[in-house]
Amino acid sequence: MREPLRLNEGIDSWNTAIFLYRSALKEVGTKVEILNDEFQQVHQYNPIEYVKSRVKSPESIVKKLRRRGYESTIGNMITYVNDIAGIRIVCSFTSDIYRLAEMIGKQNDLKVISIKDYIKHPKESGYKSYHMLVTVPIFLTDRVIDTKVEIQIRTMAMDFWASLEHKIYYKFEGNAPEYISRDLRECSSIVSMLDAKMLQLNDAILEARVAQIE
Ligand code: 0O2
Repeated sequence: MREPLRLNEGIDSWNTAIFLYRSALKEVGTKVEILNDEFQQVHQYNPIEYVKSRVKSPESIVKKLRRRGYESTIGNMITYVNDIAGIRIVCSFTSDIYRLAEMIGKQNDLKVISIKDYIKHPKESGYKSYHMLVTVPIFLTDRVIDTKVEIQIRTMAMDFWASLEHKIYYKFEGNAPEYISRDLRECSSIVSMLDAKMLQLNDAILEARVAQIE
């Protein structure tokens, strides 16, 4: 079998690139759905609350390239923007995040390129999430192309925080007043406390159920 090509080899049109990113999102989305269904069947429990996916808008791609000092070319976008295809998995509990990440990492046809654990190492802003950059092979009629997808896995509380912070970031164009940034960092600590408490409660409920059965 021929070695898969990387997406930056021989892709020179916007439409082809976007088609590949969309296809990669479908592939990864289906894998995640199957993992969730299997988990439900085996453990009678769904680790995933909801999944969202998107292809980054052309404006955001151009902005990201400009921020990093690159010209807006198809080649640069494919090489330097890792989150053009993005899928976000939202779970109830932090333990689900690591369980899912492990299950995704074991999928033979996915290559894990990098992992950023912003839960163990939150960003300065207070941002928490688990990021996996993977490639998935897309089988075309005459070639196979490894295509990048960024998978973000986080709890509902982390997602709530991130979407509010994202709005504030855009509203102030990255220069929010210090008191807002401070409050956001404080809220991020509250998110961690809430996640820990919810996990404890869930464990207590599970233990009580087991005790009832015995
Ligand atoms: P948008 O508008 O959400 O698309 P890399 O090239 O991968 O090494 P990058 O892209 O900075 O560098 O990677 P990282 O850290 O994995 O961030 C990718 C995405 O994670 C961001 O995309 C955001 O969606 C999210 N993210 C990262 N940091 C923060 C943060 O502090 N707050 C919030 N709300 N989201 C964050 P974009 O393109 O920056 O933004």
